[in-house]
Amino acid sequence: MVVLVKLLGLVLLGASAFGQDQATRKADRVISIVAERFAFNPSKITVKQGELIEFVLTSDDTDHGFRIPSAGIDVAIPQSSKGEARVRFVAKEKGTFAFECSRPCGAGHNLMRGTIVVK
Ligand SMILES: [Cu+2]
Repeated sequence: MVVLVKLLGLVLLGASAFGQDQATRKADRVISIVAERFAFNPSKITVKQGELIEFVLTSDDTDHGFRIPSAGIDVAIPQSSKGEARVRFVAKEKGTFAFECSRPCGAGHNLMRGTIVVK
């Protein structure tokens, strides 16, 4: 029964290409991304449609942000040694989706971009 409710919950998340899943089930994939002036590493991430993805985001220098505009996701990445941010989502649609830094972090801030490819 619990499983059924959860499945319905995911279906009801709507038109966004990404469904947010706050549930406690284990992520299908955990992907670590390191932010630093002025890049994300890795900056191209390929996942499978339907997977529950968890990003673990850390910084090697100052405060950064992680935003996926098409998913309505925007979290702060704390500065180096001040912890991490975690974001979970379900890759519902195939396609290529941009992510970017969302905290002004210096001259190359606008270059801090990457893509998530859902296959
Ligand atoms: Cu930035």
